[in-house]
This record gives sequence, structure tokens and C-alpha cells, in this order.
Amino acid sequence: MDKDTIFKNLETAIVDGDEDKARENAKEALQAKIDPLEVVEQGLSKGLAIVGDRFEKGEAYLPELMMAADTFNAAMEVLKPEMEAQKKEITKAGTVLIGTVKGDVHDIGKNIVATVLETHGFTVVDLGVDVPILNFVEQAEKANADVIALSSLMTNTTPEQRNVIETLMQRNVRDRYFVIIGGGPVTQDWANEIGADGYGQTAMDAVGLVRKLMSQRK
Ligand code: B12
Repeated sequence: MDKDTIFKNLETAIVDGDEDKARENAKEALQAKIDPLEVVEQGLSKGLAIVGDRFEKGEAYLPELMMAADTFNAAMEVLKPEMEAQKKEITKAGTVLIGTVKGDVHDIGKNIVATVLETHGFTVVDLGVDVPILNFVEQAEKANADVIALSSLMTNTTPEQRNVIETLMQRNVRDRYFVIIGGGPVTQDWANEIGADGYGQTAMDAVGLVRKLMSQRK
């Protein structure tokens, strides 16, 4: 099967909520030696975007969103071991504390960012979803984090990213960490407005961003 057919099959598997088809095509992709991250971005994520658009237009409902997410995770079970096997660097490149902000339970993108950062040599501490501001602040100190990475998928939860930065400032610890942000509604303009150290549109952007920031630290 060629690459484009596999990507298209994965896209439709997500839209149809067909977990078997998602797993089968994820395996096909690995057999064809396609980079798992490309599989995520060119196949699986496109399916999720379609379901998201339908949901926004009122053509799909919450159960469809949930099925799409479960199907995505079924394919990820196949792809993740291969992503982890690609881990090459053993030197500790830095510690990233990551989480989805308070009020938001979307974690598919955040999990991909965490996995890709790990495979590129970073130590990742994942606080999960719906993370209160003080958890970010306290756990960053505990983990001796270099970077705090804040994911938000909804317009009404992006203000939490600003709240984390403001709380770090109030506690006089803002300089200790780089703060990076990402997620669907997040933009570079928003990052500038709230004084974040960077914004990344994709998981690979996150790697480039963290590498760049860490090089400034040394
Ligand atoms: C799957 C999904 C769900 C699943 C989530 C399952 C899970 N475990 O994550 C479920 C069904 C639970 C869900 C629930 C809801 N959802 Co929802 N969901 C989606 C959907 C379809 C896909 C999101 C996704 O996973 N995308 C794929 C990943 C790979 O992309 P990503 O998250 O953007 O991540 C990439 C980048 O953004 C970036 N990135 C992400 N985080 C970070 C962090 C950093 C630091 C960096 C650098 C980069 C980075 O890298 C990632 C990989 O490349 C989106 C539609 C969409 N277009 O996004 C709606 C969407 C986000 N959901 C939406 C809504 C409204 C809801 C609900 C309120 C619905 C409801 N009525 O209950 C609830 C919210 C619950 C809550 N309190 O959080 C809206 C939000 C609208 C808005 N703009 O505010 C969307 C946009 C759908 C829509 N078009 O209306 N949802």
C-alpha cells in the first residue's frame, strides 16, 4: 500500500471511529517504514480535524468526538513503541514539565509533544490534564524543570496559560523557567501578549523551540 493510501485510510478510520482499521493501517505504515510522527500528522490528525469541524457545525456530537479520540489512541498504541525506539540521545538535554491547563481535558496533542520531546533526549514530567496553576508552579520547582510547557485546546482555557506566567511572576520565580505554549487556538501573537518564551504549532516545533531555549541557558 502506498503512503497516501495509508494516510487516507487512517483519516477515514478516525472519522468512522473504526479502531481495527486504525490499528491495521498504523501497522502497515510501520511496515512501510514511514516515520510515525508523519503518520500522526498526515493521517490521524487530519481525521480529528474533520470530526472537530463537523462538531463545530453541529453535524457531529460528543460521542463521535469521543470515538474519534479512542480510535486515535488505538493507532497510537501501535505507533508509540516505534516512536520510543527511535530515541537516540542519552545525554540529558533538559527537563520539561508539561500539562494541559485547568478546565481542559484534551491530551492527545500534549501526549504527542511529551513523547516526541522524550525521544529527542529531554526528561519529561507530565502532569496530565486539567492542571491547576499552583501544580505547575510547585511541581516545576520539585522537578527542577528548565521548561514549563502549557497545552490548551479551547479558547476559554488559553487565559490559564497567562495565569501560570503571572503566578510565576508574583512568586518571583519567572526567571527560573522558560515557558512555552501550544494547542489549537494558541498563536505566536498570544505568546507575545502573555510574555511566554515561545509557541509551537506542532510537536516537532516544540523540540526545536526547547532546543533553542536550552542553548541560551548554557
Ligand atoms: C478529540 C477532541 C476531544 C476529545 C478529547 C480526548 C482527549 N483525550 O484529548 C473529547 C471528546 C474528550 C473532547 C471534549 C471536548 N471538546 Co473537544 N475536540 C477534540 C478534537 C476533535 C481533536 C483535538 C485533538 O486531539 N487534535 C489532534 C492533536 C494531535 O492536535 P493538537 O491537540 O492541536 O496538538 C498539536 C499541536 O496543537 C501542538 N501542541 C499541543 N499542545 C502543545 C503544547 C505545547 C507547549 C506546544 C509547543 C505544542 C502543543 O502539538 C500537537 C501535535 O502536533 C478538537 C478539534 C480540533 N480541531 O482540534 C475538538 C475541540 C478542541 N473540542 C472542543 C470542545 C468544545 C469540546 C467540549 C467542550 C465539548 C463538550 N460540549 O463537552 C469538551 C471539552 C471538555 C474539556 N473540559 O476539556 C472545541 C473547542 C472550541 C474552542 N475553540 O474553544 C474543538 C476545537 C472542536 C470544535 N471545532 O468545536 N474533545
